[in-house]
Amino acid sequence: MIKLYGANASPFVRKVMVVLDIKQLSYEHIPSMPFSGDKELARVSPLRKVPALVDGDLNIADSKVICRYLESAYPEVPVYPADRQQRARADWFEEYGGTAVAESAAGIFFHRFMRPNVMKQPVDEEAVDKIINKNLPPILDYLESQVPAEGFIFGDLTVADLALASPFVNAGYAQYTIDAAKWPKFSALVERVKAHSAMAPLLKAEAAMFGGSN
Ligand SMILES: N[C@@H](CCC(=O)N[C@@H](CS)C(=O)NCC(=O)O)C(=O)O
Repeated sequence: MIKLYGANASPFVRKVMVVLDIKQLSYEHIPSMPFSGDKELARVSPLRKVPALVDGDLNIADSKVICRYLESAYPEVPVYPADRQQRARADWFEEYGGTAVAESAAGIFFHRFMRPNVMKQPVDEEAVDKIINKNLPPILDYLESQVPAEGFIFGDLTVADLALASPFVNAGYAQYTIDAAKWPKFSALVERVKAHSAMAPLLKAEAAMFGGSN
């Protein structure tokens, strides 16, 4: 059986969990906390980041690598668009979601939740303010120009929607909400991703950990 290593609330782990669910693949979730010196995690993930995945003899890490592997090994229910150009655009959104978007949106969660609770460091509200007021607005302006008013980016839910929306789930746990008056299309897309049948049960389980704040 597939083994997925990772902490529940990681935006990258959540993305892989949704993909596994959409593809109807059963798996064993092995809770692994980054930043904790977890030796088992270091064994399956040399960068000590989550997620990592084991499927038979295969051991890989990184959500992008994992999602690509799952798509090629289990193609029956696709999670990337088939058209070559759309696929390239989805790859770009996945890359952007895992870099600029995650650094800013999930960064709010890192500063407000992980630092005080896991790393026992004080919250750096100056850093949070910079993310919210300087870094995020141009990112949201760009995303607003890219996403549809209805449905998902490529019709059905793909990894592109997940990669862009998942970091904002974490931002929500850290009291950040996208201003729907300024960014109506993107904020609505995030809500649709959160309501998707493969995502909603995960968020319900997470809500128990975060006091139902999302
Ligand atoms: N590019 C990686 C990023 C994974 C990542 O940064 N995960 C975070 C948790 S959300 C982590 O494990 N951080 C631990 C660290 O940086 O040491 C992916 O897509 O899986």
